[in-house]
Amino acid sequence: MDIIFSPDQLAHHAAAEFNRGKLGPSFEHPGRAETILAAVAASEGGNVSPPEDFGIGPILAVHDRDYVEFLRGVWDRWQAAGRPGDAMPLAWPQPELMRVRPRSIDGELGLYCADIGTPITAGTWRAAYASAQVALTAARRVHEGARYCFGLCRPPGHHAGKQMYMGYSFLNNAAIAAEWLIASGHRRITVLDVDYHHGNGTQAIFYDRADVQYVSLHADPEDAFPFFLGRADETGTGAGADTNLNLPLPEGTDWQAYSAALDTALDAIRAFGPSVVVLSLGVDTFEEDPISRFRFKAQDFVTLGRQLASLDLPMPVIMEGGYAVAALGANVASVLKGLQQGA
Ligand code: OKP
Ligand code: ZN
Repeated sequence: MDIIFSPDQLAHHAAAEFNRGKLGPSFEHPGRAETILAAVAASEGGNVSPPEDFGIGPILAVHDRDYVEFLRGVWDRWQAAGRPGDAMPLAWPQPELMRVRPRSIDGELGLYCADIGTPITAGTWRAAYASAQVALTAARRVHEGARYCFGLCRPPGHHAGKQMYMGYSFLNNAAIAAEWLIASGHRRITVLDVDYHHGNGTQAIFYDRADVQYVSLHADPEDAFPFFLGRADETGTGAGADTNLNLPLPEGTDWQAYSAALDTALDAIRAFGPSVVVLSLGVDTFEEDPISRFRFKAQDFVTLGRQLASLDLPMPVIMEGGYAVAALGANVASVLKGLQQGA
Protein backbone atom coordinates (compact mmCIF):
# COMPACT_ATOMS: atom_id res chain seq x y z
CA MET A 1 0.00 0.00 0.00
CA ASP A 2 1.37 3.43 -0.88
CA ILE A 3 2.05 5.81 1.99
CA ILE A 4 1.71 9.60 1.78
CA PHE A 5 3.66 11.78 4.21
CA SER A 6 5.37 15.19 4.34
CA PRO A 7 8.15 16.24 6.75
CA ASP A 8 6.26 19.56 7.09
CA GLN A 9 3.87 17.64 9.33
CA LEU A 10 6.54 17.51 12.02
CA ALA A 11 6.50 21.32 12.33
CA HIS A 12 3.67 21.40 14.87
CA HIS A 13 5.10 20.71 18.30
CA ALA A 14 3.22 21.78 21.42
CA ALA A 15 5.52 22.46 24.37
CA ALA A 16 3.08 21.08 26.91
CA GLU A 17 -0.50 20.02 27.55
CA PHE A 18 -2.75 19.99 30.58
CA ASN A 19 -3.51 16.44 31.64
CA ARG A 20 -5.58 15.79 34.74
CA GLY A 21 -4.92 19.31 35.92
CA LYS A 22 -1.18 19.06 35.55
CA LEU A 23 0.99 20.54 32.81
CA GLY A 24 3.05 17.78 31.17
CA PRO A 25 4.44 16.72 27.81
CA SER A 26 2.01 16.69 24.90
CA PHE A 27 0.63 13.26 23.95
CA GLU A 28 0.26 14.37 20.33
CA HIS A 29 3.87 15.00 19.23
CA PRO A 30 5.98 14.69 16.04
CA GLY A 31 7.50 11.39 17.21
CA ARG A 32 4.12 9.75 16.64
CA ALA A 33 4.35 10.37 12.91
CA GLU A 34 7.99 9.32 12.79
CA THR A 35 7.34 5.98 14.47
CA ILE A 36 4.30 5.27 12.28
CA LEU A 37 6.30 6.15 9.18
CA ALA A 38 9.19 3.86 10.12
CA ALA A 39 6.88 0.92 10.84
CA VAL A 40 4.61 1.20 7.81
CA ALA A 41 7.46 1.95 5.40
CA ALA A 42 9.17 -1.23 6.61
CA SER A 43 6.06 -3.40 6.40
CA GLU A 44 4.72 -1.94 3.15
CA GLY A 45 7.99 -1.95 1.26
CA GLY A 46 8.96 1.69 1.47
CA ASN A 47 6.51 3.26 -0.98
CA VAL A 48 6.43 6.69 0.69
CA SER A 49 5.52 9.74 -1.43
CA PRO A 50 5.14 13.39 -0.51
CA PRO A 51 1.67 14.89 -0.95
CA GLU A 52 0.65 16.82 -4.04
CA ASP A 53 -0.37 20.41 -3.37
CA PHE A 54 -4.09 20.87 -3.98
CA GLY A 55 -3.92 24.46 -2.70
CA ILE A 56 -6.35 26.09 -0.30
CA GLY A 57 -9.49 25.38 -2.38
CA PRO A 58 -10.38 21.93 -1.00
CA ILE A 59 -9.74 23.20 2.55
CA LEU A 60 -12.16 26.09 2.00
CA ALA A 61 -14.74 23.60 0.72
CA VAL A 62 -14.98 22.39 4.34
CA HIS A 63 -13.77 25.19 6.63
CA ASP A 64 -14.93 28.82 6.85
CA ARG A 65 -12.58 31.33 5.28
CA ASP A 66 -12.27 33.49 8.40
CA TYR A 67 -11.26 30.42 10.42
CA VAL A 68 -8.64 29.37 7.85
CA GLU A 69 -7.24 32.90 7.76
CA PHE A 70 -7.12 32.96 11.55
CA LEU A 71 -5.18 29.66 11.64
CA ARG A 72 -2.76 30.85 8.96
CA GLY A 73 -1.99 34.14 10.69
CA VAL A 74 -2.42 33.56 14.40
CA TRP A 75 1.15 32.59 15.20
CA ASP A 76 2.64 35.73 13.65
CA ARG A 77 0.17 37.88 15.57
CA TRP A 78 0.91 36.01 18.80
CA GLN A 79 4.62 36.57 18.19
CA ALA A 80 4.09 40.25 17.36
CA ALA A 81 2.29 40.58 20.71
CA GLY A 82 5.50 39.34 22.36
CA ARG A 83 4.03 36.17 23.85
CA PRO A 84 6.64 33.73 25.17
CA GLY A 85 4.70 30.44 24.96
CA ASP A 86 2.33 28.57 22.68
CA ALA A 87 -0.89 30.32 21.65
CA MET A 88 -3.92 29.51 23.83
CA PRO A 89 -7.18 31.32 24.62
CA LEU A 90 -8.02 32.97 27.91
CA ALA A 91 -11.83 32.80 27.61
CA TRP A 92 -14.49 31.03 25.56
CA PRO A 93 -17.86 32.38 24.34
CA GLN A 94 -20.25 30.05 26.15
CA PRO A 95 -23.94 30.51 25.20
CA GLU A 96 -24.43 33.11 27.97
CA LEU A 97 -21.78 35.34 26.35
CA MET A 98 -21.74 36.81 22.84
CA ARG A 99 -20.07 35.22 19.88
CA VAL A 100 -18.23 38.36 18.72
CA ARG A 101 -14.69 38.85 17.44
CA PRO A 102 -12.74 40.93 19.95
CA ARG A 103 -9.63 42.92 18.99
CA SER A 104 -7.61 40.92 21.54
CA ILE A 105 -5.75 37.88 20.20
CA ASP A 106 -6.49 36.10 23.50
CA GLY A 107 -10.19 36.58 22.94
CA GLU A 108 -10.06 35.67 19.28
CA LEU A 109 -8.37 32.37 20.15
CA GLY A 110 -11.37 31.59 22.37
CA LEU A 111 -13.71 32.23 19.45
CA TYR A 112 -12.29 29.31 17.47
CA CYS A 113 -10.85 27.00 20.14
CA ALA A 114 -12.96 24.54 22.14
CA ASP A 115 -10.57 22.86 24.59
CA ILE A 116 -7.43 23.48 26.64
CA GLY A 117 -5.46 20.62 25.09
CA THR A 118 -4.64 22.09 21.68
CA PRO A 119 -1.93 24.76 21.74
CA ILE A 120 -0.92 26.54 18.53
CA THR A 121 2.83 26.70 17.84
CA ALA A 122 5.16 28.20 15.23
CA GLY A 123 4.68 25.29 12.82
CA THR A 124 1.02 24.51 13.40
CA TRP A 125 -0.32 25.96 10.15
CA ARG A 126 2.46 24.40 8.06
CA ALA A 127 1.84 20.98 9.62
CA ALA A 128 -1.97 21.16 9.49
CA TYR A 129 -1.87 22.31 5.85
CA ALA A 130 0.50 19.46 4.91
CA SER A 131 -1.65 16.95 6.81
CA ALA A 132 -4.71 18.02 4.80
CA GLN A 133 -2.74 17.71 1.54
CA VAL A 134 -1.73 14.19 2.59
CA ALA A 135 -5.40 13.25 3.02
CA LEU A 136 -6.26 14.77 -0.37
CA THR A 137 -3.43 12.91 -2.06
CA ALA A 138 -4.55 9.60 -0.53
CA ALA A 139 -8.08 10.33 -1.73
CA ARG A 140 -6.85 11.08 -5.25
CA ARG A 141 -4.81 7.85 -5.41
CA VAL A 142 -7.94 5.90 -4.54
CA HIS A 143 -10.07 7.94 -6.94
CA GLU A 144 -7.57 7.07 -9.68
CA GLY A 145 -7.85 3.36 -9.01
CA ALA A 146 -5.83 2.31 -5.96
CA ARG A 147 -7.77 0.01 -3.65
CA TYR A 148 -6.17 1.51 -0.54
CA CYS A 149 -3.77 4.36 0.17
CA PHE A 150 -2.42 5.32 3.58
CA GLY A 151 -2.53 9.05 4.33
CA LEU A 152 -0.21 9.40 7.30
CA CYS A 153 -1.99 12.48 8.58
CA ARG A 154 -0.62 14.32 11.61
CA PRO A 155 -1.85 16.45 13.27
CA PRO A 156 -5.13 14.53 13.28
CA GLY A 157 -8.37 16.11 12.11
CA HIS A 158 -11.63 14.53 13.20
CA HIS A 159 -12.40 16.95 16.06
CA ALA A 160 -11.99 20.05 13.87
CA GLY A 161 -15.22 21.69 12.74
CA LYS A 162 -15.98 24.27 10.06
CA GLN A 163 -14.75 27.03 12.34
CA MET A 164 -13.41 25.25 15.40
CA TYR A 165 -10.27 23.50 16.59
CA MET A 166 -9.94 21.10 19.51
CA GLY A 167 -8.64 17.62 20.34
CA TYR A 168 -5.26 18.13 18.59
CA SER A 169 -7.21 18.78 15.35
CA PHE A 170 -7.03 21.97 13.25
CA LEU A 171 -8.15 21.00 9.74
CA ASN A 172 -10.50 18.05 9.30
CA ASN A 173 -8.39 15.87 7.02
CA ALA A 174 -11.00 13.11 6.54
CA ALA A 175 -13.78 15.61 5.81
CA ILE A 176 -11.57 17.48 3.33
CA ALA A 177 -10.81 14.18 1.56
CA ALA A 178 -14.49 13.16 1.55
CA GLU A 179 -15.63 16.51 0.18
CA TRP A 180 -12.98 16.33 -2.55
CA LEU A 181 -14.20 12.86 -3.53
CA ILE A 182 -17.76 14.16 -3.80
CA ALA A 183 -16.54 17.08 -5.93
CA SER A 184 -14.67 14.56 -8.08
CA GLY A 185 -17.88 12.74 -8.97
CA HIS A 186 -18.62 10.24 -6.21
CA ARG A 187 -22.30 10.38 -5.36
CA ARG A 188 -22.25 8.71 -1.96
CA ILE A 189 -19.32 8.57 0.46
CA THR A 190 -19.03 7.13 3.94
CA VAL A 191 -16.60 8.35 6.58
CA LEU A 192 -16.05 5.44 8.96
CA ASP A 193 -14.34 6.53 12.17
CA VAL A 194 -12.70 3.88 14.36
CA ASP A 195 -10.69 6.25 16.55
CA TYR A 196 -11.37 5.82 20.30
CA HIS A 197 -12.82 9.35 20.40
CA HIS A 198 -15.96 10.51 18.63
CA GLY A 199 -15.18 12.58 15.53
CA ASN A 200 -17.42 15.48 16.47
CA GLY A 201 -16.02 17.71 13.74
CA THR A 202 -16.68 15.25 10.95
CA GLN A 203 -20.18 14.54 12.24
CA ALA A 204 -21.05 18.24 12.44
CA ILE A 205 -19.62 19.05 9.00
CA PHE A 206 -21.80 16.42 7.30
CA TYR A 207 -24.78 16.34 9.68
CA ASP A 208 -27.28 17.71 7.16
CA ARG A 209 -25.82 15.98 4.12
CA ALA A 210 -27.56 13.16 2.27
CA ASP A 211 -24.47 12.29 0.21
CA VAL A 212 -21.99 11.79 3.07
CA GLN A 213 -22.68 9.21 5.75
CA TYR A 214 -20.76 9.40 9.04
CA VAL A 215 -20.42 6.19 11.06
CA SER A 216 -18.42 6.13 14.30
CA LEU A 217 -17.54 3.64 17.01
CA HIS A 218 -16.13 5.39 20.05
CA ALA A 219 -15.99 5.71 23.79
CA ASP A 220 -19.30 6.89 25.22
CA PRO A 221 -19.12 10.70 25.47
CA GLU A 222 -20.81 10.43 28.87
CA ASP A 223 -17.35 9.39 30.05
CA ALA A 224 -14.89 10.47 27.39
CA PHE A 225 -13.71 13.39 25.27
CA PRO A 226 -15.26 15.20 23.37
CA PHE A 227 -18.16 14.88 25.90
CA PHE A 228 -20.56 17.20 24.04
CA LEU A 229 -21.29 15.15 20.92
CA GLY A 230 -21.32 11.48 19.93
CA ARG A 231 -24.51 10.07 21.45
CA ALA A 232 -26.56 7.33 19.80
CA ASP A 233 -29.59 9.58 19.25
CA GLU A 234 -27.62 11.89 16.92
CA THR A 235 -28.78 10.51 13.57
CA GLY A 236 -28.57 13.47 11.17
CA THR A 237 -30.88 16.32 10.24
CA GLY A 238 -32.81 17.67 7.23
CA ALA A 239 -31.61 16.06 4.01
CA GLY A 240 -29.05 14.22 6.15
CA ALA A 241 -31.65 12.49 8.35
CA ASP A 242 -30.50 8.93 9.12
CA THR A 243 -27.06 9.41 7.55
CA ASN A 244 -25.28 9.64 10.91
CA LEU A 245 -24.65 6.55 13.04
CA ASN A 246 -22.99 6.75 16.45
CA LEU A 247 -22.13 3.54 18.28
CA PRO A 248 -20.88 4.66 21.71
CA LEU A 249 -19.21 1.89 23.70
CA PRO A 250 -18.35 1.64 27.41
CA GLU A 251 -14.89 2.03 28.88
CA GLY A 252 -13.15 -1.35 28.95
CA THR A 253 -14.56 -2.46 25.59
CA ASP A 254 -12.47 -5.32 24.16
CA TRP A 255 -12.25 -6.67 20.62
CA GLN A 256 -15.13 -9.10 21.02
CA ALA A 257 -17.67 -6.43 21.97
CA TYR A 258 -16.17 -3.97 19.49
CA SER A 259 -16.38 -6.46 16.65
CA ALA A 260 -20.12 -6.94 17.18
CA ALA A 261 -20.66 -3.16 17.02
CA LEU A 262 -18.45 -3.01 13.94
CA ASP A 263 -20.77 -5.54 12.24
CA THR A 264 -23.64 -3.11 12.87
CA ALA A 265 -21.56 -0.27 11.42
CA LEU A 266 -20.63 -2.27 8.32
CA ASP A 267 -24.27 -3.28 7.73
CA ALA A 268 -25.29 0.40 7.85
CA ILE A 269 -22.55 1.25 5.35
CA ARG A 270 -23.65 -1.51 2.97
CA ALA A 271 -27.23 -0.25 3.23
CA PHE A 272 -26.09 3.30 2.38
CA GLY A 273 -24.16 2.05 -0.63
CA PRO A 274 -21.13 4.35 -0.92
CA SER A 275 -18.60 4.06 -3.76
CA VAL A 276 -15.71 4.90 -1.40
CA VAL A 277 -15.17 4.71 2.36
CA VAL A 278 -12.85 7.28 3.96
CA LEU A 279 -11.43 5.53 7.02
CA SER A 280 -10.61 7.72 10.02
CA LEU A 281 -8.12 5.38 11.65
CA GLY A 282 -7.21 5.85 15.29
CA VAL A 283 -5.37 3.11 17.15
CA ASP A 284 -5.99 4.68 20.56
CA THR A 285 -8.34 1.72 21.15
CA PHE A 286 -5.16 -0.15 22.20
CA GLU A 287 -5.11 -1.46 25.78
CA GLU A 288 -1.93 0.47 26.60
CA ASP A 289 -3.05 3.83 25.23
CA PRO A 290 -2.26 6.45 27.88
CA ILE A 291 -5.39 8.61 27.35
CA SER A 292 -7.96 5.98 26.35
CA ARG A 293 -9.85 3.11 27.99
CA PHE A 294 -10.55 0.34 25.46
CA ARG A 295 -8.78 -3.03 25.54
CA PHE A 296 -7.58 -3.89 22.05
CA LYS A 297 -4.64 -6.32 21.97
CA ALA A 298 -1.98 -5.89 19.29
CA GLN A 299 -3.32 -8.77 17.16
CA ASP A 300 -6.84 -7.28 17.19
CA PHE A 301 -5.66 -4.57 14.78
CA VAL A 302 -5.04 -7.18 12.07
CA THR A 303 -8.53 -8.56 12.65
CA LEU A 304 -9.91 -5.02 12.47
CA GLY A 305 -8.27 -4.55 9.07
CA ARG A 306 -9.67 -7.84 7.79
CA GLN A 307 -13.17 -7.02 8.98
CA LEU A 308 -12.97 -3.61 7.26
CA ALA A 309 -11.83 -5.32 4.06
CA SER A 310 -15.11 -7.27 4.04
CA LEU A 311 -16.76 -4.04 2.84
CA ASP A 312 -15.04 -4.70 -0.46
CA LEU A 313 -14.75 -0.97 -1.17
CA PRO A 314 -11.87 1.37 -2.02
CA MET A 315 -10.59 3.19 1.01
CA PRO A 316 -8.22 6.08 1.65
CA VAL A 317 -6.93 5.45 5.17
CA ILE A 318 -6.59 8.71 7.11
CA MET A 319 -4.54 8.63 10.31
CA GLU A 320 -6.16 10.07 13.44
CA GLY A 321 -5.15 9.21 17.03
CA GLY A 322 -3.02 6.69 18.92
CA TYR A 323 -0.67 7.66 21.75
CA ALA A 324 0.99 4.47 23.01
CA VAL A 325 4.10 5.38 21.08
CA ALA A 326 6.07 2.15 21.62
CA ALA A 327 3.36 0.09 19.89
CA LEU A 328 1.90 2.78 17.64
CA GLY A 329 3.73 1.96 14.42
CA ALA A 330 3.17 -1.77 14.74
CA ASN A 331 -0.54 -1.32 15.44
CA VAL A 332 -1.05 0.90 12.39
CA ALA A 333 0.95 -1.50 10.22
CA SER A 334 -1.26 -4.34 11.50
CA VAL A 335 -4.44 -2.61 10.31
CA LEU A 336 -2.94 -2.05 6.85
CA LYS A 337 -1.82 -5.68 6.74
CA GLY A 338 -5.29 -6.92 7.71
CA LEU A 339 -6.91 -4.73 5.07
CA GLN A 340 -4.72 -6.20 2.36
CA GLN A 341 -5.13 -9.78 3.56
CA GLY A 342 -8.86 -9.30 3.16
CA ALA A 343 -11.82 -10.77 4.92
C1 OKP B 1 -7.64 13.25 19.70
B1 OKP B 1 -7.93 12.06 18.80
C2 OKP B 1 -5.35 14.77 27.73
C3 OKP B 1 -6.82 14.91 27.54
C4 OKP B 1 -7.27 14.41 26.22
C5 OKP B 1 -8.25 15.24 24.19
C6 OKP B 1 -8.05 13.99 23.42
C7 OKP B 1 -7.96 14.26 21.96
C8 OKP B 1 -7.89 13.00 21.16
N1 OKP B 1 -4.78 15.99 28.13
N2 OKP B 1 -7.37 15.47 25.26
O1 OKP B 1 -9.29 11.72 18.71
O2 OKP B 1 -7.18 10.88 19.11
ZN1 ZN C 1 -8.67 9.57 19.49
